[in-house]
Amino acid sequence: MGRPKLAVIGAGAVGATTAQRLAEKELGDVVLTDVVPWMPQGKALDMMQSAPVLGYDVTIRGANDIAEIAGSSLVVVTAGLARKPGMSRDDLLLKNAEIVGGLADAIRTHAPGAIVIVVTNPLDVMTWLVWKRTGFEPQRVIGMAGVLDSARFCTFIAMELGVSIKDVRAMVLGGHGDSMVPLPRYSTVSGVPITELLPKDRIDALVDRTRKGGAEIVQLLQQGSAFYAPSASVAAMAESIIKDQNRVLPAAVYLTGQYGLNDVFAGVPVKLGSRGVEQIIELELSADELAALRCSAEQVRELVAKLKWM
Ligand code: TXD
Repeated sequence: MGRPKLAVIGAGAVGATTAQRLAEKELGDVVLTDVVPWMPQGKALDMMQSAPVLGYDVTIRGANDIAEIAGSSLVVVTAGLARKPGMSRDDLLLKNAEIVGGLADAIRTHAPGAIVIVVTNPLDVMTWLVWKRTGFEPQRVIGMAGVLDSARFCTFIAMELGVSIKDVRAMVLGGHGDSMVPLPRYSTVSGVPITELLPKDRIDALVDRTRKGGAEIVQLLQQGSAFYAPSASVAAMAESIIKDQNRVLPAAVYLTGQYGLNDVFAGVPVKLGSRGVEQIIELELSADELAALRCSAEQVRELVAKLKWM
């Protein structure tokens, strides 16, 4: 049987860091691919040379040929372009759809049994595209955004209250973008909802900072976007799947009527195990929260409509 094979497609900031985290957790042997000649090979060799120091006992291999993902049980898709000056969101959507659509075809061919975690933006739309083009059952195609958005909300809550991050849990639903839906009622410090601990105006400020969490990092970095927390989030999802942990984590999944949403990918809490999405959890939402979630999903649906020709 051997160890599971894990593929990370795209060896940029998020992809390379993800490969490193998967190896450090010893979740399986990692293959890291990218179209840039020799770059994934170089990064993989560098990571292999950290194994003697850190003590992980798995292999990391770099490749330019996508066929090298053959037989992977988990595939993480991080390949794509970031928005360049003069490029509209729609331009980016079409460009990344071209890249990710081609990769989905390759995944179907070379790793037909894989569970796929999609990371490339616009996240919810790219997750839909991978599902559509692979033809995989929806349980096996999962978008990463909710774990990251919730981690950002947790961080801001812990900073605001001066409490240990270990005691903070937060829940953020909806699409990955301005329309995401942080849920203060379901965000807690040792089980106590933050609505009991903070005044409304402070919660609103934390929610707003969470919504703009990605942009805040982009602004500070001046070049590129966040990758430490995104890769940590992917690694947590991957671990739950590979070790069949059944952790309950928010992720973008295909909905079939849950929350009144049908035939669309949206961020909701799910149980992640060895078959991928083991269960979709339907939280009791207030009318406002439900309206926000539906509005967020409708925005995803509109973008998907632009790709329907593909
Ligand atoms: O929460 C989330 N889902 C996100 C999403 C959090 C962080 C980053 N998010 C998105 O992930 C971001 O907007 C991008 O769409 C992806 C990857 O972000 P990253 O910061 O890693 O981008 P890089 O550093 O530009 O890396 C992208 C790599 C780069 O090395 C390209 O050469 C490669 O993708 N690329 C490809 N690799 C393989 N195959 C093909 N076809 C390909 N095309 C480009």
